[in-house]
Amino acid sequence: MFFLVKSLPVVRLSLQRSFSRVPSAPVLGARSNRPRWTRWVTVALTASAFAAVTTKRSDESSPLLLEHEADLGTPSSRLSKKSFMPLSTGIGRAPTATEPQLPEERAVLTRAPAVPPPVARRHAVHLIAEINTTVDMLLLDKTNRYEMWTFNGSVPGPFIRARVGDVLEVRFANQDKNGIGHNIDFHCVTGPGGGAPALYAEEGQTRVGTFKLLHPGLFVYHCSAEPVASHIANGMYGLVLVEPEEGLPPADREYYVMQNEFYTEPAVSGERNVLEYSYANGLKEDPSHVVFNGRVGALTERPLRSNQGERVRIYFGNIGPNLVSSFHVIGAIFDKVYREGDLISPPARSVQTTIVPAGGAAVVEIVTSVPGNFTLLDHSIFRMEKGCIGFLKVSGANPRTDIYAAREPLNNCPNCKLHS
Ligand SMILES: [Cu+2]
Repeated sequence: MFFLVKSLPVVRLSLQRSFSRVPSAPVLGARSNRPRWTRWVTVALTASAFAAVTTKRSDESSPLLLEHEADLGTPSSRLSKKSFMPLSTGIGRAPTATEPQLPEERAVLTRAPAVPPPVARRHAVHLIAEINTTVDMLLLDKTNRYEMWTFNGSVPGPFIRARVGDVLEVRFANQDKNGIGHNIDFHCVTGPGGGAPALYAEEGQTRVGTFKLLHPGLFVYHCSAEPVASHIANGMYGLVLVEPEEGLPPADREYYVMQNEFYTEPAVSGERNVLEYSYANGLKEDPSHVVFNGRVGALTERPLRSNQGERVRIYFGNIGPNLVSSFHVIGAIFDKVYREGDLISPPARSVQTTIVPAGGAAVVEIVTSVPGNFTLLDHSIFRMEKGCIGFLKVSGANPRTDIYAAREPLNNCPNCKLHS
């Protein structure tokens, strides 16, 4: 029996995965968090079942047990020929998206509200994006700082722009000095975890995953390491635009705006003007801050800008982690809304407010016919009091009184937060 156990590749595989602390390459199925003793039982069951089957079916050569069957602890009585399938991939090797003939290109990564330039090419490339994670004490509002978990040093993380058919290579370096493991779940990726198990990195590690982009659209990405709610709530997210083959219609200006909530409480240390993460408030879905682009004031202190008559396109993401956004721009009607980031279907037209779910996105377009100040907000309006407001300032000399006119001079209400 000892000889049998030692000689069977399936048992070696099970033993290796049961006792290896570092997650193995994603072959098939998910790893479980069961206690070790159950894994021993699984190993024993697997070995005995395998011995029984190989004794009966000695004509089959070196079958391998699918990992998901092993992890489920399938009773030997239920094992059948279907439970054993020869695998052509090597043990321990990660699957890779290999299209070596594709030309390599470095992704242009931008910080919000900037967007990389449109994809001009009409062929696929092997697109390389370098992303790291760090911990930085950043301003959350005018007076308070907060330790944010970032991708490439900012909240939200970088905007990545690709084209459908590209192979996206992500080089993910964990530089979190707190020693916390991180990964990235890309909603644009087809496959387990959206790439998370391919990219899970402990402090100091760099992991690389390659993913073929099968679907056009605007997608969020976020860390999904446990506890995932905390990793998102602390700032680990961003957007990926996967353009359709034919590209997008031209726009005069493009912006990257992302909504999220923070759940905070005063620092336990008592340190002034420092806020800390509150898991309890997250559970209660009771945010202290709801913001655009990572902090209160990001889009009021430095508004988005355009000139009169321009088509402004906003790539809008909402990561939550809890709230659904009712995205609206005061004084403007969305000429186009690519709802839920769908770039295949014709866009909706003439929309006042669009719903963007947590973990979702939308592309909206405004034609700035009249100059002035326009206000971005989540029309769940109390959230404005928690910071969810931004401005788009439209410059222009033509007041267009045929569209907008008043008999008296314009006069905002006292202490107006909405229109200043
Ligand atoms: Cu993380």
